[in-house]
Amino acid sequence: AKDPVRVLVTGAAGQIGYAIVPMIARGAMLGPDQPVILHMLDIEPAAESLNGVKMELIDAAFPLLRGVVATTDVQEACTGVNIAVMVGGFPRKEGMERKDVMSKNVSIYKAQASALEKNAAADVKVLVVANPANTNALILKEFALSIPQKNITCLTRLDHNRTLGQISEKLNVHVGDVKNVVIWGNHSSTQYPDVNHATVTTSSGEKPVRELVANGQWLNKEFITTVQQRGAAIIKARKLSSALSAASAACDHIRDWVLGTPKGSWVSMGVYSDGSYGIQPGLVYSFPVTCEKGQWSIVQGLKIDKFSRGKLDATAQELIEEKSLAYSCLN
Ligand code: NAX
Repeated sequence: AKDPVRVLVTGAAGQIGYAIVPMIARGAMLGPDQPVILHMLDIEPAAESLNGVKMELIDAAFPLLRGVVATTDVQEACTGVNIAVMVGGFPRKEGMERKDVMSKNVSIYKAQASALEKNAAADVKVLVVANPANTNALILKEFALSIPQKNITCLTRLDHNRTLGQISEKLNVHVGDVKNVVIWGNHSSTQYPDVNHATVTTSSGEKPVRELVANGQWLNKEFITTVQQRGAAIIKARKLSSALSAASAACDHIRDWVLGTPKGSWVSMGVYSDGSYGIQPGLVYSFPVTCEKGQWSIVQGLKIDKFSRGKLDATAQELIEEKSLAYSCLN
């Protein structure tokens, strides 16, 4: 039998936390034969609610769940964790300046970086979900220098999955038959959902999405804004932001990272740039990646046309600005 894996979820008393902990405990993240111990962190005002989530996890009697740590102590929460899903953060409230929100999150991610560095397993894999996700991940990396930079990532899989969903709806094909879309850049409205390399498996083989969607104009305009604005559309409809889809995407991200991507297909992950596709090193940027044996690598050699080039650079520019804003909040 396998030893249990310790999975940290920060912000575990929140919306995404409530959706993701049962998924993890059912094996959706690490597989149906992998026992887990959940570490749940939240802040003092949410302590009672966090304890309620722990009670429900016990009541659900998940066979794979070998223990639950529910705490407001960040050091305790990080102790021995193999996977860290960072969902906790400071949300933007009405009337707040961007700089004020950034400043709050920079201090949270700086402190949590140190706690992870000190207490987590040496090979901990980190996924930052909380916004601004790319920049929070960058701060975490900067303040956890002993954690390999390849182990620190951010979530753009939700945007990737939304893209698959839009193509599947448009073409009336199974979502599982659509693959190799790419989310480039920031998890924000400047992200670029790219379908130039995407295909659909049909009864007569794999067909490019560009061939199947007769209306190229739709792909270059409405489709892109629909994906970019999907988060806002969910808030408008639900009066709450995406939670089940975000939780599911976070499970997909970790599962593919740990267990590997299927042959011939890639996924999108926010990772530390190595200069691929002309994106300057020093940014956490979403790229197409394949994963094998617990390591991701950026898919190389995709052709970037002029339209795409502009979009890749615009979202990089936004990340450069976020980075300098974040650095101006330090000390
Ligand atoms: P909630 O406000 O429901 O939950 C956040 C939880 O974090 C709260 O329980 C809060 O008490 C806790 N928290 C705050 N500061 C903390 C700290 N220092 N340590 C530990 N816990 C702390 O938000 P929810 O809807 O769950 O969203 C969580 C985050 O995910 C937000 O930042 C949100 O913007 C971000 N999202 C990111 C997505 C992505 O694709 N990358 C998509 C979904 C989501 O919008």
